[in-house]
Order: sequence, then structure tokens, then C-alpha cells
Amino acid sequence: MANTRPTLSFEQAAFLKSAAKLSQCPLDVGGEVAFCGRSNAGKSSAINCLTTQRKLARTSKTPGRTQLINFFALTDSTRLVDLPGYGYAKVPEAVKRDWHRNIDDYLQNRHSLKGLILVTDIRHPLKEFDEMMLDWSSRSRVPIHILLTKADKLKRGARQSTFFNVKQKVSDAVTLQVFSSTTGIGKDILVQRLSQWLDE
Ligand SMILES: Nc1nc2c(ncn2[C@@H]2O[C@H](COP(=O)(O)OP(=O)(O)OP(=O)(O)O)[C@@H](O)[C@H]2O)c(=O)[nH]1
Ligand SMILES: [Mg+2]
Repeated sequence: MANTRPTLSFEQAAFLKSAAKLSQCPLDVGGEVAFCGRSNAGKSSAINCLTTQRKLARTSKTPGRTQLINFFALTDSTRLVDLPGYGYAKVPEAVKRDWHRNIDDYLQNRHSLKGLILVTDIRHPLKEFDEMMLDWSSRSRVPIHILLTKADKLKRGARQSTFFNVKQKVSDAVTLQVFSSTTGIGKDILVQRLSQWLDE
């Protein structure tokens, strides 16, 4: 049949590579989507939920665990990226400076970056880091989709009111959803968003 492309299979994701800086990243071809957010927000857990692999991305109760940019291959030309968490207080200043430089470099210069998933805790969304990423995205070609994660921690009514609250505060270009890695709430919406970006 003409015009039918196989849909992406997230279950097949496999660890590809870790990089400390842009020059160590895999070849900048095809498309990738990166998960960013504050330390401990739930980036690695979201990737594991999406791929239905409990241990693909390392998760931890100790914030700041992921210090490297981790790449996971979906196909030969598409990837998911787990970015190091931002804002972990116990990380030394020099490490934070390096983080800024390397992430900034990645965001500014990574041509295959099709979109960013901004992972934020639904119980305290839109902190300083989130605002910084939204601001950056609005000035760049890279769109943002917000995951209001850990939604299992709130009742349905509170989830909905936070969703509408955040929606009002962000620009129309930003998309958002309620999500939980623990229960899988919103996984279908995330799959749709990623498929759209990576199929283009
Ligand atoms: N209840 C609940 N807990 C979650 C959820 N997602 C993540 N967590 C927990 O939050 C903690 C941090 O999760 P991670 O996925 O390691 O967070 P991260 O953003 O990758 O953290 P860093 O790598 O340190 O930046 C872990 O204890 C997870 O089990 C969720 O949807 N619901
Ligand atoms: Mg992590």
C-alpha cells in the first residue's frame, strides 16, 4: 500500500550511547526527541514507561543520577534522549557550569533534535528551570511538549485544574498533558506526540 509507513515501536528501544558533550553524541542524522527537566522530575522513568522496559534508563531516588546525555535507538535513524537533570543542589558549581555549557551546546546545535519533552512534577510545575526551557524553545525552532508527571499522586480533579492552570500560562505553541510513569496515565498521548515529531 502506498503512503503507509510503519509506526514507531518504542518497545524496541535499545541503549545506544552516553555522551558528556556534543562531540561525543551519535551522528547528527535522522531525528531524535530529548527528555529534559529538573533533577528527580521523572525523565528516566517516563522513558522506561514509554518503552515498557523497566531498566532501560537508570532511575533513582537520589536526584542527579543521570549526568550524561544518554541515547536510545528506536530505529537506525530515530532516537530518544535522556538529558541530565537540572538543579541538583549537591552537584558542585564547576559541574553545574559544565552542565549548562554542554546542554546549551546540544540544544543550540543538534540538527536532528525534533522536539523536547519537558518533564515536570504535576505537584509543583513550572519552576525556574521549566520557564528557562520554555523561553529557550520560544526563541528556537524546537517545539516543547510538557509532561505533568507523577499524576498518580493527585486526585482527578486536582490533575485537571493543574492542567488548565499550566495551559493558561504557556504559549499556544506549547502542548501539554497529564502523565504517570507508575500507572501509564497519558502514555497514548505521549506516543502520539513522539510519533508525530519523529515521523516528519
Ligand atoms: N509516583 C510516581 N513516582 C515517580 C513517577 N515517575 C518517577 N517517579 C519516581 O521519582 C524518582 C525520580 O525518578 P527518575 O525517573 O529517576 O527521575 P529523573 O528525572 O530521571 O532524575 P535525574 O536522572 O536525577 O535527573 C524515582 O524515585 C521514581 O520512582 C511517577 O509517575 N509516579
Ligand atoms: Mg534520570
